[in-house]
Amino acid sequence: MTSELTLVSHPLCPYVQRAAIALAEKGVGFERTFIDLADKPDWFLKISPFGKVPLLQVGRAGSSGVVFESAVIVEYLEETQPNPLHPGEALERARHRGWIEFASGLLNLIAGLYNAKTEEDFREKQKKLREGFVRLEKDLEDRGAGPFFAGLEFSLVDAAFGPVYRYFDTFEQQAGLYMLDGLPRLAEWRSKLASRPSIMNAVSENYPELLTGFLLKRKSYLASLITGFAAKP
Ligand SMILES: N[C@@H](CCC(=O)N[C@@H](CS)C(=O)NCC(=O)O)C(=O)O
Repeated sequence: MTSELTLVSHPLCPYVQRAAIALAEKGVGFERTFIDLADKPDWFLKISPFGKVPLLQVGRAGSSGVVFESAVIVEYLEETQPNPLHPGEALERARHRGWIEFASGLLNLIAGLYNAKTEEDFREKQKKLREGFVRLEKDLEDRGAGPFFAGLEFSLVDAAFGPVYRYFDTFEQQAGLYMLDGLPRLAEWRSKLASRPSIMNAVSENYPELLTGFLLKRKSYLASLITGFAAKP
């Protein structure tokens, strides 16, 4: 390790992206090692308690080791690195953590959506996702929030939602699946995040193609929408 911090990554993992975004926003130098989750290397299995990415390898004099779980990685970065991304006030910080947890729930529903084999299951996941986004829109509206979740300052909530919204770019472009329409606050926030360098650079340029290939391999209901959409003139 030449850098003090190495983020063990997979090119499509939304949880990895959270950590990469937080590191970039803090202006902290780090290295990235990509692994194949379908063929996990031995060195990774030795250091990862659950065989999951992200992992943050810390090689600091007097304090070295491995941090796992994205939420814990970003909290560790908050404690050890400059440029805080959490609010200073405890109650506000707790509220932010609540919405980050909510973003994780949305990621689970997204995985349920792209793995659903039947249309019925797919529609159920789609309904739950939509309900989640409608709830989020209400929160943004009630607080008059913008352009970021907490106003002018970028926070860890933004880092958690950037990877959530990124899925919908591909769902819209490749499957004609528009699930976030009619939510104006959310649309503004989503577009602000899409142009944020830390969020753009958290994935490679060929991410949309990689994600599309990944989705097609699931042979799920969503995959059928992608092939159907591609076949349309
Ligand atoms: N709760 C974990 C979730 C991490 C996770 O699910 N990572 C996936 C990739 S996105 C993984 O490594 N899966 C490999 C496996 O389960 O074998 C976090 O926030 O870090």
